[in-house]
Amino acid sequence: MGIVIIRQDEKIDSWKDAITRFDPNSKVYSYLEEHPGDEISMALIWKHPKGSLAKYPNLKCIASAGAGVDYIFADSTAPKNIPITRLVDPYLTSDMSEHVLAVILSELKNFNTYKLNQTKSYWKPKDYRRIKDVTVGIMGLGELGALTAADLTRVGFQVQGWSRSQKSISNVKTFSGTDSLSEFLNSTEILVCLLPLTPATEGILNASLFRQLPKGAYIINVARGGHLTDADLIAYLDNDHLSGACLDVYHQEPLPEEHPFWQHPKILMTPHYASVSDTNSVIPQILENYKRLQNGKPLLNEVDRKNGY
Ligand code: NDP
Ligand code: OXD
Repeated sequence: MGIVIIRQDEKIDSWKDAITRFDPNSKVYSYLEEHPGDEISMALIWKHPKGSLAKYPNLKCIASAGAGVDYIFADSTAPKNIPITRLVDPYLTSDMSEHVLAVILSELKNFNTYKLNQTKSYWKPKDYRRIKDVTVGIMGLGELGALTAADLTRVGFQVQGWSRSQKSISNVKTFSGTDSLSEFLNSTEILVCLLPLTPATEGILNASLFRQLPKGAYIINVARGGHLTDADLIAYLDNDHLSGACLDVYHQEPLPEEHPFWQHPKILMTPHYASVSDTNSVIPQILENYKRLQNGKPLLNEVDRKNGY
């Protein structure tokens, strides 16, 4: 039994060190080093190179080192008959809620406009909005969306949310299913996307959706770039139906420098860093699953392959 870590960023060694710190006896390898492929039972991955999972004949579990798993389903060579797990973690959840709150406040109090004006030495007061007067709509009321919704109600926002199955969250108006999407959108002034990327949600942030939002609505996409139809966003910002957008995720990451989002005055960009797995917090659940795997027990946070999330 062994764990292989597969990721293409600079964090591979820090994940390996963290696992060794929590369990000095674990056999954990970076996929870049010499390692016994047939002894690997768990692959702990984040945006792995496509095809790399097929090299482990005795793999028993694919563990995502993040909350999202869309990139695993996007690899047609990934084994299809073993469990996929994802991370559910209090910091991953609360960091997202804090990020969304920061973005909303910065927009309501016009910090985005003032930063732009400052680059031109341009003095121009602009009316601000009060929290109590603003309705935030959250698409996706799972681990991240539900806490974000609850936190925003505590701050004083009017909050509503939309999900596949009906939810009940204190002080949050909830909608479910495609039939109720229009009603949800019609009264949403700030739209936060916290959906998983699946065939059902791909491209959902498009012209037809934007049209159903009130004029002046603001878009926050912290889920996946694949949710957004980029050209439709630009069209609806340019025709002034939308007042602006804050994006953390993109079709291609890093976003190529020629992409029009970079220079768009109504788009605020962050580099897919709204909420990041904290190794000290998440390694215990990964090692617990590794132990469960060895003992044939049900795994924590297993993904429903049929739903794709
Ligand atoms: P969950 O799986 O816990 O929640 C997903 C929510 O979306 C659920 O409420 C689900 O409904 C709803 N949903 C799924 N499909 C549909 C659909 N077709 N129509 C309506 N609602 C739907 O996910 P998390 O909250 O943990 O994470 C959400 C996403 O956030 C991740 O998949 C990832 O892409 C992104 N993310 C981004 C980060 C960043 O830094 N930018 C960090 C972490 C995550 P139901 O409850 O009925 O199943
Ligand atoms: C995640 C992410 O899914 O960081 O955890 O996007």
